[in-house]
Formats: sequence, structure tokens, C-alpha cells
Amino acid sequence: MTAALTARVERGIAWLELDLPAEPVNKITRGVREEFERVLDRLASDPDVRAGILISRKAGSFIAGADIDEFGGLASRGEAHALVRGGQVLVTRFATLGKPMVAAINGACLGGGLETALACTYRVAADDPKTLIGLPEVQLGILPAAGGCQRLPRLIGVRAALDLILAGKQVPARRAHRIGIVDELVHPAILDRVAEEAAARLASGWQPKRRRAGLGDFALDDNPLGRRLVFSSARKQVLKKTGGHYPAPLAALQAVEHGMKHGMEAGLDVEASLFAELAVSAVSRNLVRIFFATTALKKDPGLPGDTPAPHPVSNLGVVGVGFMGASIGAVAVMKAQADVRFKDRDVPSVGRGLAVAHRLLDEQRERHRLTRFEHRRLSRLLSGGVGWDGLGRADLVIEAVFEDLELKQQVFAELEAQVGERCVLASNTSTIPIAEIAQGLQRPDRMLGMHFFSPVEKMPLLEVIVSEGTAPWATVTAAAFGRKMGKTVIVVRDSPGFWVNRLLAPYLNEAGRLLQEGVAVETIDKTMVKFGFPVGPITLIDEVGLDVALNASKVLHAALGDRLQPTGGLQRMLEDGRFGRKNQRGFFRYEGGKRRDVDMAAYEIIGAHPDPQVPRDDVQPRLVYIMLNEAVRALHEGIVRNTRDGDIGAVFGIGFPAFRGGPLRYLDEVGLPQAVATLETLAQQYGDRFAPCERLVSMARTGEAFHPQ
Ligand code: 3H9
Repeated sequence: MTAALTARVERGIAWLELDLPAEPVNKITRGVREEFERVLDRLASDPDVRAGILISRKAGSFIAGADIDEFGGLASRGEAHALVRGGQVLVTRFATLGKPMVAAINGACLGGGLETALACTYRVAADDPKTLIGLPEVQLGILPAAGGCQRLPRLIGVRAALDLILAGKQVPARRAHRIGIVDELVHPAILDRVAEEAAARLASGWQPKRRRAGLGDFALDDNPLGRRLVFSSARKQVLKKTGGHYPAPLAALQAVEHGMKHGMEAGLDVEASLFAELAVSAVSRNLVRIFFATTALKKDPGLPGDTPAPHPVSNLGVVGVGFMGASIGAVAVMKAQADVRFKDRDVPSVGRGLAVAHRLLDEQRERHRLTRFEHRRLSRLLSGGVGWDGLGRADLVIEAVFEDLELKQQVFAELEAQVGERCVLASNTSTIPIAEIAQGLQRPDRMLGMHFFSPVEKMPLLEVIVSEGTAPWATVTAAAFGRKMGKTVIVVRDSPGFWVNRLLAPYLNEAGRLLQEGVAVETIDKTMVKFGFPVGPITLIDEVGLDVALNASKVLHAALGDRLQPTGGLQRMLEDGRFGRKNQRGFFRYEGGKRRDVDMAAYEIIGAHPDPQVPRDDVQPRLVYIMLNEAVRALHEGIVRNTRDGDIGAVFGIGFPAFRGGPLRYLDEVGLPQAVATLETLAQQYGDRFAPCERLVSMARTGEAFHPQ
């Protein structure tokens, strides 16, 4: 096998150049580790070598961490322990070489990659968008275990380190420089030269002076009492955020705390034993699967077989620039660098849309995610007007007007007369079948749905909805542009509610039924947060808007029948002018934009009376299983292409607990016969809507699984 590591010595400086053959990223595999060990032994004993430089020769990737593929193969804690000890030995070797080492960072420097760079004496980074730096391990259900929990807090302070480690953040080189992870930030073209100069200086005994972070931070970090405070408040925050479902951030916290109290060696021991436990846990396995599914979707054109090439989209039109349309435009500018033209019915609407989009760009500038120059350049890509002019050049137009079939049909009829032959037409509808919107178009083959989720700049999912008549070139073009916008894209068949709303509707209806039966709002929401959802269903209704939720329910009820019948509560709330957070009136009270407690008036309006006597044991199974059953039906109808897309859609679109792997993975874990039995019991008690669907029953009978091992 070809070597990943090349070593050469010039003027007393050893260059260690990494380029893992036939792989898109550099990662620390067992083989790479062995190569490093051999080379480092040589350097240590070579009297001609005064210093070393670790650099990548793979574009866009310094080192993306330990090889995640190797985790999947770990059969036991013992194996995991051996793997992590191997990693620690290698990283420690960099720190104890007896010769200064410079990490010249260009491209992703993550996990074990950053841990290696931290063990070097000095870090120079290329100021390039691909240079992302961080310890994302907790997102895989593990902790930084090659010394990251020890070296990062010692370098930048406990608080700053915890901020990165506990959320698994990846920060751009510029921010890494500001907080002190990186010593020097340089233009990519001079990275080699600056690294070489630094290595030469270090070899001559130069000691780099490091800025210490803010005085306040070190006042807390540097004394045991202050640190205890930092750790206890971090622990509280982690528990609040994870609900105790994700053990990795707590483990990382423990490793940092232990190491700061008892020294580096003891800290490394704790890192290793916690890693061994976590790496073979079900939570980590599910999170790793989600990582690989997301990565696979980045390359998936959206259709099987020989697909046409997507058309490039450099000009985007957005028609209807309320909050949603404007945010789609802003993200298209920021992530895809598209030239975006807004169109709405009058000047004030266009002005409001542009203001929303500019605000989103300004926020990026304020958070230092855009330089002043980039901010100015991107802002100029946004324009708008009330006429159709400007849309003639569009490669893709996304319509985001009010959810009304006739209005949408009218928009597309007018639009079709303006745009060129190769322009894709997309509706951001959340419920209306695409084929119906496309009726009457001269070229319905270029029409599809692009269902974004609000807030667009935060929500990672995009459903691309294709009807029978949608042409493959249009599908792959929309999917490719969605990915360019930074979204995880699933291609979904045109059908009522598509995938995400199809699963949500029965879940939210059931929550409405529980309310009506006398279960308190807090009980319903807390139960589902305890299961692992980020928010409960009643909070979710307030967030998405009661009008939107009811509209989706009605569409699904009309299409799929009684099992999806909504309760009358939402209708009555709307008649009382309650739209949820957007007008600060819903199931909750709002003050100055902040959500407060439950609005007791809501119970009156829907005619419900919270009753502590109502049994709560069935709240969770009712809400969870009604969704699972619908997921199996929709999968069987081919609404999503496969179980991977179904699970990813539910995790990223609904907030189905990632640590459970998605609804279909969760069914496998529960066991299909057990799931059928639970649904049958619920059906006996609460009605036919819980009757297990045929597909689930047959799979349970034949012993199939959604994700066969
Ligand atoms: C760790 O380091 C543990 C240590 O603390 C302790 C150990 C002792 N391993 O995402 P992309 C693959 S844990 C294996 O499409 P991008 C990826 O699957 C690790 N494979 O590109 C894909 O493969 P394929 C902590 C990896 O430019 C290909 O590379 N590190 C790894 O959009 C391209 O990936 C992380 O969690 C890996 N470490 O984004 C970093 N990384 O082509 C995870 C990537 O066969 N990785 N691949 O489908 C990322 O965040 C992104 O992949 C990255 C590139 C930003 C690097």
C-alpha cells in the first residue's frame, strides 16, 4: 500500500507531509498511526533534525480526526480501550519528541487532528473557509480522548475549551486564532513559508508568547473555587440541553475536570476509560450512523442510476418574500453565493423581505462569520422588485407565497411566461400536492417542491418533492442547489404532507386529543422532551404556527381519512386570533418576544380541563407509536426512497431523537413484534387509528428489519 506520510529534511527542518491515498480526507487510521510512529522515531534520533512541520498535502483536509469507520468495528470495551491508548501514545509522542513541532493547518482540523496539532509546539493556520477547527467528538457520542480534554483547556482556559468541547463546535481558523488555539493566521499561499520560519525560530530557542484570554476568564479558571463554579454551571447547562440523553458531553466534562485537578496523566486515563465505554454504546452507534447517512446524502444526486448533470444555479428568483421566502433568499446568498432576485406584490412587501434578508447577513457579520468585505459583496447579490423583470435570467425560482392552491397556480402561470427554458420552478409548499400546482403549466416537467423548514438559516433539512411528471434534470438541479445551500436533502414523492408533515400530523393530532382528555400542556410537552424531542408537541404547534399546523392536518385528513382527523381545538384557538409565537398568542403567554408559562385561557377556548387524575402512562406510547405507525405506512408507499432518508428526515425535520437513530431504527431496536403488540393494545383502548399497519404486521411476522444488520 502507498504510504500516507512523506518525510523530508531541509535545512534542519523535517517536513511531515500527509496525504492518505484514495481517501477524500486525511484521517488517523491504524496504518497512519504506525507510519507516524516510525517517522517520529527517526526524527527523534536524527541529529540533523532541529524541528519539524506537520502539514497536509490533501486539499481542504489537514486531519479530520480518528477514522470513524474504525469505531463501528469495535466489538468490546477492551478493543476500544486499546484503540484509544494507541491514539494517546501517538499524540503524546508529538509533545515529547524533544524537538519543536509546528502544525501547519490547511483544511479541516478536527477531533484527533486538532489533538495532534495541540500536542505540537506551535500552530499556524491558513485563513481559508475550509480550515475548520474543533473537537466534534460529542456529536458522535464519544469524547475527545487523545488528550483534547487536557491540552485545550490548558491552552485557552477551561471556559473557552468547554464551550467548544461540550457542543462539538467547529470554528473557522479566524475564530480559532482569536481564542488562542492558533498562534498565527496566514494567507494560504504563504503557509509553508511562515511555518518554516516559525520552525527555524523555535529551533533556535525562541519561546512564543501567548496572549491569555480575558482577565475575567482566567480569574475563574485559575483558582480551584472558580473552576468548581465553572464546572458545576457547565454541568447544569449540559443536563438542561441534553435532558441526560447524551452521555458524551458529561463524560468530556468529567475528563476535563479530573485532568485539571489531578494532572495530565490522570486526565488521559479518564479520557481512555470513558471513551472505551461510550464508543461501544448504542447512543454512539446511532450518532455515527447518522454521520455516515448525512455524508452519503451529500453525494446523493437524488435519483438512482445514471442521472443527468444538475444545471448550475447562479441566479435564483424568490416569489413571495414573507419571512420564509426572504430567509431562503438570504441563505442562498450566504451559502451558495447566488444572485437573488425577490418579487412580491407591492413595494412595502419587497422592502420588508429585503430587510429580513439583510438582517440575517448582518447577524453573520456581527458574529464574525463574514468579513466586512464579504458582507458587502454578498449584500449586493440581493435585489427585489414588484415586476417580473429580473426573473428572466433565473436558473431556479422558488415560490413562497401564501399556502393557497389558486394563488400558487396563478403565480406559476405568470412566472412560466417570464422564465427561460432551462429554469426550474419550485414551490415551497408544505402540504399542497405539486402535481396540482403544476396543472395548467405548459412545462409541468420542470416543476417540483422545495420544502424548507423555519428558521431556514438553522434548520438542516430540505425536502425536494417530485411528482410523476417531474423531469430528472429538474430534480437533480434542485437537490444540488439545496446541498449548496448547506442543507441535507432528501428527495420525497409528491403526496399529502410529503414525509415530515405526514409524520407530524398524527403526532400533533394525538397531542390535541390528550389535551382535550384533560392532560395538561406541561405534562404532554415534558413527556416528549423526556423521550428526547427538543421541544414537546404543544410548544411545536406554537412555534410553527397554529394556522400552519391546522392547515396541514386538514390536508392530511381530507387525503387519508379518519385516522388523521384533527380535534376541533386548533380551529377554536384560531377563531380566537391565536396563531402562536408569530403573533405572541397561542397555548403559551409571551412577553417581549419571550415565551412564558401556559396560557390558562387556552384550556377554556378548546373546552378542556386539566385533570391530574387522568392517567399519564400512555401519553408517551400514544404520541410515539402513532408517529411510528405512520412512518411505516409512508415508507411502504414509497414517500421516501429508503429507510436512511426516512430516519434522517425525521431527525432533522421533526427533531426525532438522534440518539435513537430515527423512527425506523427505533422500531428495529424495540423489535417489530413488540411494536405491533403495543399498537394493538393502544388500538383496543383508544381506537382504530392505532391499529398497526399491514406492512408492520407482515414484517413482524417474517422477522424482517428496517435496517438489516
Ligand atoms: C476522533 O477524532 C476521536 C479522537 O478524539 C480520539 C481517538 C483516539 N473518519 O463530510 P464529507 C469521510 S473522532 C472517517 O462529505 P466535507 C466522509 O465519511 C473523529 N471518515 O466532506 C466522506 O466519506 P465518503 C472526529 C471520514 O468536505 C468523506 O470523508 N472528527 C472522517 O463536506 C468526505 O466527507 C469528526 O467528527 C473521519 N474522521 O466535510 C469529523 N471525516 O466520501 C467528521 C470525514 O466515503 N467529518 N470522513 O462518503 C466532518 O465533519 C466532515 O466530513 C469534514 C469534511 C468537515 C471533515
